[in-house]
Amino acid sequence: MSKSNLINNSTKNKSGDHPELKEPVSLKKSVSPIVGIIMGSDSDLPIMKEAARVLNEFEISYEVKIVSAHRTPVEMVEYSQTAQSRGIKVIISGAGGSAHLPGMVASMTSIPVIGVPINNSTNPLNGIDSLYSIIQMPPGIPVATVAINGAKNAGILACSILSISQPYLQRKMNQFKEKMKEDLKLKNAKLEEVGLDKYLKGLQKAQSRR
Ligand code: AIR
Repeated sequence: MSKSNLINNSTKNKSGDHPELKEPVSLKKSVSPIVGIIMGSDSDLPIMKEAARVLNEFEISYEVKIVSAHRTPVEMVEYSQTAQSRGIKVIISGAGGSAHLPGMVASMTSIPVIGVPINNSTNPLNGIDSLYSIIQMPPGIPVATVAINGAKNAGILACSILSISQPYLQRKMNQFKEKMKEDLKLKNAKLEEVGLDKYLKGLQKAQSRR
């Protein structure tokens, strides 16, 4: 994947980075998306937005679309067949219930597809049906399946795939992992300092604020 393909209108700075990648890309202004976030219904958005959140954090341009394998199959075909020529490098696809979208999209493009099985209030089987539908692909048509409602990990995986050819993103990915380690160290230090009971109270307070 060449850098010029990845980022349109690129002007590199001295370190070889693409400065425009550093600008957070809002959904409306994203004229050259490189990640497609698609989902079967707007009812999947509350979960799928976590993928968008990660891409915002990594300053990667993306588009969000509702495309249903069952309700709008023609649009699904068109989306899959035009994604590559429009510059999309990774597709994150979420679906609930009988979740055919990620697999069908993967069957029509060679762009990597990350599948997110959705469990929302409309799914009486707690997302297990979606998980099985997405993960159990026939040999030859892989879908990189994350956990049920694992949209955040789907976003991180998309960044990781894109970072292969982007030193700037690779650095960001390393920083992201370092920060997780540091956060955990801080938690251990606090746990030792305040003790289990006080730590748990703080945890419950923080959780109730979410
Ligand atoms: N869905 C939509 N078209 C095909 C499928 N499998 C899924 C959506 C959503 C669920 O059906 O991804 O998770 C329920 O959709 P809705 O629109 O009724 O809320």
